[in-house]
Amino acid sequence: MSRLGLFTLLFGLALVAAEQGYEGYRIYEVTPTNAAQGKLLHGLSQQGYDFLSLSRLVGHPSRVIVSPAQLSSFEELLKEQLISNRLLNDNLGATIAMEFAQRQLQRRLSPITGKGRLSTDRYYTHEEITNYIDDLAARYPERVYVKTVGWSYEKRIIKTITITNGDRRPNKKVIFMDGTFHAREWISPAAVLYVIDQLAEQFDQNADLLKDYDWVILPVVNPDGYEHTQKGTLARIFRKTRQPYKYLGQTCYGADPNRNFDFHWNEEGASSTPCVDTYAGPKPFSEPETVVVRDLMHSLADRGVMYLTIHSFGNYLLYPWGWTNDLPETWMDLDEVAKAGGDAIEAATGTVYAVGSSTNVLYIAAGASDDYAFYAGFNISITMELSGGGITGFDPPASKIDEFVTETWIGIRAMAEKVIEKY
Ligand code: 0X9
Ligand code: ZN
Repeated sequence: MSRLGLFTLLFGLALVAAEQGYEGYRIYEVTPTNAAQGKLLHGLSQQGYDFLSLSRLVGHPSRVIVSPAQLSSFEELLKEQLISNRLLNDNLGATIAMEFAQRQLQRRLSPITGKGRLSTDRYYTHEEITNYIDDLAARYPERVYVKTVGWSYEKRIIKTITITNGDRRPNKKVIFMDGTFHAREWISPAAVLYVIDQLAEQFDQNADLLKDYDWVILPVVNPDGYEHTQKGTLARIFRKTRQPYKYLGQTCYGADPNRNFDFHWNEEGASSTPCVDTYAGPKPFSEPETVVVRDLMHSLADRGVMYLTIHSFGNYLLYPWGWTNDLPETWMDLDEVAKAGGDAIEAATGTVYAVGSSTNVLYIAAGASDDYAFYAGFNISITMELSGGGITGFDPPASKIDEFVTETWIGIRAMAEKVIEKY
């Protein structure tokens, strides 16, 4: 490793390990103007810099958080390498504190719930989401059932909700959808809840999607991480699970669940350093949460036609492979389904989703759930990166939730229709 590499790594560790809030942290937008700069930025993401968004495409801006300790070496690097940049926020701590205060106020106006329909007025906790799906199963026992599929590292319950049309036909084809792999991507569970609402509460309008298919939905893959981001203001942009790992005498928390799957595990675009955001874990499936998803995938693989995993942000519809530049043999089927989603959204709202293989459109990253599902037998496997908002991209204001989740549903519905027509 070069001296610069070592410096950036050590400063990077200070960033992710401290978790003492984001006072004085900055957000920069950086735009590579040639491939070498793109590569350099990608290198930083492996060395402890927290990229809020990262594009491998020349001319496409990425957002990165820079801690006070990283600042001088980062600015030097920008100058030396002539990287085009823009300071977006000069005190992330203050912005997060403001957003937190707004949420607290909202929560007082709209108290803890979990019974009846959930509005799109605010974000919900893991407990509220679990209560909500339990309540749905109680209200629609003919069509909806909830199953406990495992426990997180901190022993939070993980449940799936299965939505059917109630005809009790066994072995129907399956669409398997999940959300909240990454703790900070709050719009993900919000969008998944909206899909559940459409299929269960708005059944009459969506019965066509349930005629030959059951939908198995896991709203919160990573409840520990998700809850952690909701506690106070110190960890709003935490990404990983919460299992502790020791590194150089300190403790860093979590592995990136989307680098932890045993398919070309840790080969590309993942880190072996526990304090880095894309830590692949000490071994494949080291995290109980990814074991849950793996076991579900295998149990559903015979009937599973589409796997859909909801992330944010950047407006992408990504399909395998994410571990190599190569495309799978059936890439045209994947492309057709993903494009159906992107086209429907663009026609309805004007929002443009970039469609393509993960590696070609975004960046190379092995050990993710989409590649694993495809390898496990799902014909179609898609990662959907929703719209972003707020200064970090992970914080769309509550007033935007409704717009984003309805737009997402338009895309998901169109993809499901295409899948139903094709398979
Ligand atoms: O990096 C990820 O895990 C996903 N992006 S995110 O900003 N939500 O973290 C993209 C994963 C795409 N799939 C593969 N690389 N296989
Ligand atoms: Zn994500």
